[in-house]
Amino acid sequence: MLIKRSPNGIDLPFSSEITPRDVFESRRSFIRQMAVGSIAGASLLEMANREAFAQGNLPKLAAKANPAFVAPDKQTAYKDATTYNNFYEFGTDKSDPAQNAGTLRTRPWTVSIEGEVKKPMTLDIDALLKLAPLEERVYRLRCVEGWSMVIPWIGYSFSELIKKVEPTGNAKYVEFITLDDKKQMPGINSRIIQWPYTEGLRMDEANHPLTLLTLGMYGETLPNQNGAPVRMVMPWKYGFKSGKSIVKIRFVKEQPRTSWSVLAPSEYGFYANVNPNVDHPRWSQASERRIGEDGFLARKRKTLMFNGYDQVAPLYAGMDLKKFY
Ligand SMILES: Nc1nc2c(c(=O)[nH]1)N[C@H]1C(S)=C(S)[C@@H](COP(=O)(O)O)O[C@H]1N2
Ligand SMILES: [Mo]
Repeated sequence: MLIKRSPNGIDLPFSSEITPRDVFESRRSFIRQMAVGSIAGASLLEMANREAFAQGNLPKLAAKANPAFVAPDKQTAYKDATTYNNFYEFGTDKSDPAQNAGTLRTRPWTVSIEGEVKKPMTLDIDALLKLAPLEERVYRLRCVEGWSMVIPWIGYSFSELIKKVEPTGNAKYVEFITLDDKKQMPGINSRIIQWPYTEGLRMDEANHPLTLLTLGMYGETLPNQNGAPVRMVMPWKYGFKSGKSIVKIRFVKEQPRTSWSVLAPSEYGFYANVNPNVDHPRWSQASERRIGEDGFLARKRKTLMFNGYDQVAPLYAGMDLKKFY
């Protein structure tokens, strides 16, 4: 991967210009496979369909689709969504998380919820799975690097958890903290960003019905590389806001110091709303390429304000989104 040097001397692997060599190569081997397969008798179309609708071999999670939150876009193939990842705790190449995240132990797993709440609690993963009815929601995910996917997540609105812990009047923000364990996460040995990976939301963002406490995808529990056993997903924000493998949720008074905004404040803001009108200092955010679409290296689609989730606009009424990027 091409790594650019930032002004503060820290290597920033984020770039829209990188060639996703690993994905390209996996495609090439797939095409090779298809050629071999077609000789063996299966039609190309049959094989392509098998590839597109394949799932993993993880425990199934029953969830009812919530039609209010189902993007009409074509879903990204499971294979792409699980082999082209950002999860720096397991390495900075897109293929690293799929290769290295096998060392993550996702059971037993507890999430402690603390800070400005009347009822602090520690919930294990089974308690989280039962906290509210599981829904399937198909969300677009737009990475700040300039690519996007469409993923059928499973979870429930984070507001369900907020209700249970009863925040005090002092709770203005929520902080999401990822596991920080060198033994399970080899990438933590490199000083890329501030560990533990920390993200945060303003309280009204956290309470927005779109904000999804996520426990599964594609009908199954989350693969490790996608943030098992529990992660956040806010589809109107750049992907880096959605912390993976969360062990702690803190309700706090002050705006949290989030990992990316601490590393490169001029490049990654606290809000990080998808916004085609505010470019990253090193590249445009006006368009994106949808992983799995033809013209793989081309940026083909126009990026939509709030990633097309206009219902969040009232949260930012009166805010200058060029300043609060
Ligand atoms: N803990 C942690 N969470 C993380 C990241 C990370 O490196 N570490 N990467 C983020 C980025 S940049 C993106 S685009 C999404 C990618 O999610 P996906 O791999 O499930 O598509 O996860 C986000 N959550
Ligand atoms: Mo990202």
